[in-house]
Amino acid sequence: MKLYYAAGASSLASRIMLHEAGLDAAFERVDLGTKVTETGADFRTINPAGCVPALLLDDGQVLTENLAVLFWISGLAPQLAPEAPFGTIRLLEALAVIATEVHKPLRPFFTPAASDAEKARAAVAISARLKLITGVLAGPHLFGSRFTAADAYLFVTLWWVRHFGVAVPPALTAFCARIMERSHVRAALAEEALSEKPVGRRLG
Ligand SMILES: N[C@@H](CCC(=O)N[C@@H](CS)C(=O)NCC(=O)O)C(=O)O
Repeated sequence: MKLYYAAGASSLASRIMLHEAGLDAAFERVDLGTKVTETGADFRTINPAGCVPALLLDDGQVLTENLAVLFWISGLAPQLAPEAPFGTIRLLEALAVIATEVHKPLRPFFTPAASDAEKARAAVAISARLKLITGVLAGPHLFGSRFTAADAYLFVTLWWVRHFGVAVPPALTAFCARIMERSHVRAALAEEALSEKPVGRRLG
């Protein structure tokens, strides 16, 4: 399989999960501005929406959307899924919250034309949601002792949240520090030439 990615974009969560799951994958970089990949392919022929992540499966199918890609990788690695009962649906629930209540609301911060008022409104909404997430942290990870796709996705979105100076509850700052200690996370960051500080390019 092959993951289409942009450095520091949300596709980083899928890269982390592929490594955590021990799956073999190729990685092809996408220029999100021109929509051309590093091999010269027109990325819109792979994902017409022009967004990463896109995961090309070995049978030629392409999966898009963070939620779907992360959920699919989780299905290949039961050791990275929350335990029953209700583990699968709770994982979907968490991924949906991160996609719609943290990732998507960050959009004004990635939009040069967005006003300060739009950014301030987004910051308030995101911080409020992060407080709620803090309330369901079940230990070192969102689901307790097991690292899951929800942790990978939350880590990446918190990376941007911190970069943009949006308030992060101390419990989630500590969460990020714990996730940063994982060898596969560090490897994924290194592969995208990311240091500990989040990037400031247009990504989200
Ligand atoms: N709904 C999509 C959004 C993904 C997304 O926002 N991707 C960004 C990078 S983090 C992107 O590719 N932006 C380029 C663009 O929208 O043109 C998903 O959840 O996968």
